[in-house]
Amino acid sequence: MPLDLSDESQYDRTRLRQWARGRARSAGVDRRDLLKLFAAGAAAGSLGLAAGGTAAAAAEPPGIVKPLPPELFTIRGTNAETNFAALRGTGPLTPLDRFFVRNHTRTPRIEAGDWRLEVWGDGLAGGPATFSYDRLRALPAVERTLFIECAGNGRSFYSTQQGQQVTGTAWTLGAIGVARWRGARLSDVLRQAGVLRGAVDVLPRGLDDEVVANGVNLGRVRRPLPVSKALDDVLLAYEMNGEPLPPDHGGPVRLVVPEWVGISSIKWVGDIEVSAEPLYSPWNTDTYRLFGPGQPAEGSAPLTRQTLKSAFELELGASVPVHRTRLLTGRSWSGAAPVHRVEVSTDGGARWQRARLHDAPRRGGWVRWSVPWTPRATGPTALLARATDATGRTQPATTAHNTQGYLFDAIVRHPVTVV
Ligand SMILES: Nc1nc2c(c(=O)[nH]1)N[C@H]1C(S)=C(S)[C@@H](COP(=O)(O)O)O[C@H]1N2
Ligand SMILES: [Mo]
Repeated sequence: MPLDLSDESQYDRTRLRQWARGRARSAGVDRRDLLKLFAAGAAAGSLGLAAGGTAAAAAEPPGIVKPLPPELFTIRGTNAETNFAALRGTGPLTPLDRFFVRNHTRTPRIEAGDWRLEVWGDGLAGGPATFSYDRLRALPAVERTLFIECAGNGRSFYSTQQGQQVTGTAWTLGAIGVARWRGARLSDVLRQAGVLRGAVDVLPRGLDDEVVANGVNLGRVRRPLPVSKALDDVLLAYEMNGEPLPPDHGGPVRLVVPEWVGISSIKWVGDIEVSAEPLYSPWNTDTYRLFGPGQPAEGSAPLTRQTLKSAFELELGASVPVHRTRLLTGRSWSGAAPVHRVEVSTDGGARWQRARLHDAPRRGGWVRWSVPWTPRATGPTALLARATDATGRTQPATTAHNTQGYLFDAIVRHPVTVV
């Protein structure tokens, strides 16, 4: 039976076997360095990498170009988390001034006129192909509304809600944004470049600085994608919500990989290797897999699809007045299928009521919802929201622990105080 590398579990089992035998190239980083890094990270209790490079001191500017007013963002190292409360009253798209930023180093400034994409590798029929900004824009344009969400979104709840230790940026739920992306199909670019039937992986790489973690230079941010996904629905986006792609979000051109973990959507893409053999990078070996109890020593399959989550458009720990009716609002999303049901509990999970959905359920997007609430007693309580997607999956009460705190999907207990 021919291997179908679009099947996510089969893709991974193959990769893991090849990795274990040392057969797959490690795409630029010496494999011994990776093992060293992994050992150092395990010993220190932190990989550093997921935390956004060498931990930036709180006072250091995060290297992000756009303004980061505290009412819109919480700064976490080199990253900026969207405050969910700041989405209240906004439409289905995250406004650009409040879309989260996740940078391994810092935002580079690249003019569209200077930008080039080089497509190269032994998975092409001929030599390298170069795409200027104009050549890319001359290809048929497609538009899609899609979320980009960090694999570590919700990570802090492993500790605050489940009492477990995890490494990496302590996001609450704001490492997600939904935008209308316009761009060329990656499949059109790969076909023009002469992709061969025997190609298995593509490796897009960013033009931002090299990442140094625990003294090891990991090189520039890059993560292999199976060619089947690359040829399916991936965009090379140059517009976001009708604007030229802003610098912080990968301008002039980034990948947008629908429904997959945010690290797949490489920003400031400068070259794409097309390979006839499997590729590895630190971003699909030591990070962006599940490590921990119940997982193989080398970790789970590299993460692909995002999971299921819900968030209230309200500060964590908000004070709300008693006996006053208010509309609780929020959003739910899933990487697997459209979310078509959301239930809310205002009494810590004893009783649940159906929320009203304000958007038609869509793949790769989110639904806004609301529920009226009149608090009857003062004191601390918890608001809970749980989504169900079209695969029939409902958010669980707890998420199985993994050491790097990825893919948190449990129902979040949102603390509020009735006053
Ligand atoms: N070149 C490059 N691409 C990157 C990153 C990066 O640091 N450098 N971060 C990745 C991660 S981990 C995420 S979650 C998304 C975040 O996209 P955003 O900053 O536009 O929200 O970009 C991905 N693409
Ligand atoms: Mo991420």
